[in-house]
Amino acid sequence: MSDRRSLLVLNGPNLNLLGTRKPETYGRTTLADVEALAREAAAAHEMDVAFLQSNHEGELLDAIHAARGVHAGIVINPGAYSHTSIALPDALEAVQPLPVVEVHISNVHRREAFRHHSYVSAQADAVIIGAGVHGYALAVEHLAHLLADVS
Ligand code: DHK
Repeated sequence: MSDRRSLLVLNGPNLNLLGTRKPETYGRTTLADVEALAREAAAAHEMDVAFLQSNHEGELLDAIHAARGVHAGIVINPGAYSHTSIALPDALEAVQPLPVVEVHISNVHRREAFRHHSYVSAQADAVIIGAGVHGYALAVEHLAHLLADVS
């Protein structure tokens, strides 16, 4: 078994459609491209990535619960569940002290008012908004920074 650290990168509903969904908002990069860039960013810090997208809140919850003792940190783009779910931040709180970085590809603050609040953010160590898919690399980079002093 590898002793490299692993990061869990989670994507919520509709993010499987990246590349074709509202490209003027989310860009033309696919989720497969996002996975590749997250893996590349993690590899630069000798870390591995477990990558999951789900359109089902419960599946995301199960993945968060299973992360404890397996992954060193979590990157999560909860998609629209950011604005609706109490269960996701509860799950992230339950697996503390796992560090969490929340990502939004688009600048949600330039969009509809209902996107301005994320329930997940209260349980995130950092939130990266509006950096496009590069936000995932920034999130991995920040987790590597947070984990650097923790053995
Ligand atoms: C992705 C979604 O699917 C939206 O529901 C959020 C987020 C914004 C993003 O920018 O990555 O409102």
